[in-house]
Amino acid sequence: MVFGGTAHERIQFNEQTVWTGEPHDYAHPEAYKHLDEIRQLLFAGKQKEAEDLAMREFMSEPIRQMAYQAFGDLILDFPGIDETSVSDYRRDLNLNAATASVEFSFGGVKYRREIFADHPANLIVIRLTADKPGALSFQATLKSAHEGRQTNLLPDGTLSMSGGIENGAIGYEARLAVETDGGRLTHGHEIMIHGAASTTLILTGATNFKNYRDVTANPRARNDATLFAVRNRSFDALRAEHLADYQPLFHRVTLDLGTSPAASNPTDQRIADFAAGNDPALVALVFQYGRYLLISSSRPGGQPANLQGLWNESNNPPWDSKYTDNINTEMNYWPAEEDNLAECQLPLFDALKDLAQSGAVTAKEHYNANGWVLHHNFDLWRGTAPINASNHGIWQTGGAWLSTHLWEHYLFGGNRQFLRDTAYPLMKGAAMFFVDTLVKDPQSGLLITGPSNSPEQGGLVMGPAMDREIVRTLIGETIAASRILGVDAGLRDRLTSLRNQIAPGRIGQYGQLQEWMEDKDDPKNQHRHVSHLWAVYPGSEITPYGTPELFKAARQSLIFRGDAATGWSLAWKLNLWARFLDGDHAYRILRNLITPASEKPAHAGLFPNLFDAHPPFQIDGNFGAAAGITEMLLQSQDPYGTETSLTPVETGESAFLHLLPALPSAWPNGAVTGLRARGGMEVALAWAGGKLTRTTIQAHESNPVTLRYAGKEVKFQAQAGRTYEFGADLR
Ligand code: FUC
Repeated sequence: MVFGGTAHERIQFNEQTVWTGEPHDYAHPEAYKHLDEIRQLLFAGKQKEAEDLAMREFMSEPIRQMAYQAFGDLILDFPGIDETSVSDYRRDLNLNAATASVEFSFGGVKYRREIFADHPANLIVIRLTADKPGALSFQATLKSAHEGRQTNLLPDGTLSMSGGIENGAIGYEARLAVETDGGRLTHGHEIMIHGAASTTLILTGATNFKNYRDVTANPRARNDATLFAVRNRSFDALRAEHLADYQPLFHRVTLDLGTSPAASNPTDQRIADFAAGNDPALVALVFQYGRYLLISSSRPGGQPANLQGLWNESNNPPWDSKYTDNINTEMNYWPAEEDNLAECQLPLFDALKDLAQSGAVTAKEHYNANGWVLHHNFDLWRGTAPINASNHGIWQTGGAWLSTHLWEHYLFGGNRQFLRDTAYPLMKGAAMFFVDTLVKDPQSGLLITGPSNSPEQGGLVMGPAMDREIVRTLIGETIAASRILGVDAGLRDRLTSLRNQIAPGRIGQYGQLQEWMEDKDDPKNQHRHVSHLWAVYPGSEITPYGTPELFKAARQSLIFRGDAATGWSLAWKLNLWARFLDGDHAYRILRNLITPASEKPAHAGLFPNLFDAHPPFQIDGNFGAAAGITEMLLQSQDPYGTETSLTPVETGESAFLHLLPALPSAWPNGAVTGLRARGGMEVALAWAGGKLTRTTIQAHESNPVTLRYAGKEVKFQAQAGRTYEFGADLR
């Protein structure tokens, strides 16, 4: 994070594995001995007693998980610059080049800094220039975010800052190398540059983390190798490498919603003016910013993006900046497939492989069950047991929900090897847990989950709607995967019969979709979580034409919840209104989202750098917004789908493209390219005067395709490798 000071610059840096704690299994041994009693208390209406018993006997050990930590700061001090006399100041983040820059004039000299993170080289690169020879003088220091560190100048001239996390086993080293065109002087704890024309700083960092069970790597050796690999490489070469890595990902999708004079204003002003003025380009910017953040925080081989992506500057961050998976972690990955950044999901899938191991221990100890389970949070050490408090920590479907991402990755990309080797074993393990743990609801005789909760309200219950929707979806997808792979035929029958007995969605007294088994929703409840609407988005078993009654009820529930919310909750509502095919309502939510963060006590809105608020900020809202903008323009779930069985669209054997399903009147003209759709299609759209004018479909798979636009449907058979063009009215 580049703070952009003139006489004093702070560049705060992180590494994904700087966390408190150490390898640890969090399961509560033999908690399962109390499982039946907790369930019976809940069935008997004794919620408080059930929660108390669960709090004593059923919770994670320890009860909290560990926290993501800041790493340190690179501090640059410019003693010759008087910040009160600086002019022509400009700071920007260029999304096209993933490069931040700061420039200003002082004393007749123009100063400029360019900063980017070179992913292939594992470096942060900072280039400082002055437009008069010899005008650049400054001091560079590394400041740790932790106690007990050492800063030393190494014999090779690099600055090393090493230490360990106070509460845990992570050891780290950050390293700064300097190349300067002009005078240089070094001390033991900082590097001084005198009278240079330009300087390049190279910053890298590493920890001893190898995997969630092993912290025996040597950070110093890792940094030596990183720096050795770039020795003698120029700034221009590093910059070229960075662009060659970033731009092919970023350029896959373009979005043009029109422009206006407002687009040349500073970003903070554009946010403030958004509700009043006409600035459709700001929506496109928010969309691309989400993609930029995902590319920048979740690459193959690394950790998944956490609550703050990796942009956390605190050692005591809100909710520990860990992985909250009762909405937040999933939302981080909502844009990945449709916005053409599928490989950015791979770190999540690597984490799922770990979680299936630690979650198998939790499944055994807490439920005496096979398969694996993840409750509502995980951390670097892959904790899967219920944390914090029994009234919301016991929620069984984190692993099940995340496993649906594996299936979606297959649906979009059609990679059978991935389905066989990675997705199916994890999905099957997540499903097997429910084979052993679903219980009969005494009232209806139908199958439900429990103990669990509807995140994060209503306390500990049996069979919340969200759980039933997720489990039904997961089991359906597991059945489909086993059929496509031609394996586990016997299990498939068993899963099918189980799936058919899961309690279906229920419509309550206010015409709402019930959040719980009982008809106890409060129409005045405006809670940020809209968990029971999972089946509309991100799930798809409630659809306009397949389940019209449930669709109407779900819409009624969303109306009751209202249009105001916290950052990520607004993003969820945005996606939901797009799925309800109401572009103007979706746009209203977007207007609530694109508003200055400081004016929102509800912790919504955007900061001047576009980070989505949720004090201080939570990255899920940024990702959810990008996904929601996409859902307004293109949807590819089957709008005829139902709860009962999966259609060919839902098993990837056919594609259904709903074009401009929720186009708001605010965007009469526009164009988008590079969006991905389930069934292996890549889609470009153009529209004018609110009407679709051109559709281009690049088929990556041979599938029957249905195009739907403005109530009309056109069908054709796509051949992999071919491109199909349609004009106005899909002609
Ligand atoms: C869930 C949400 C909170 C917050 C936290 C990280 O618990 O209910 O609002 O986003 O995750």
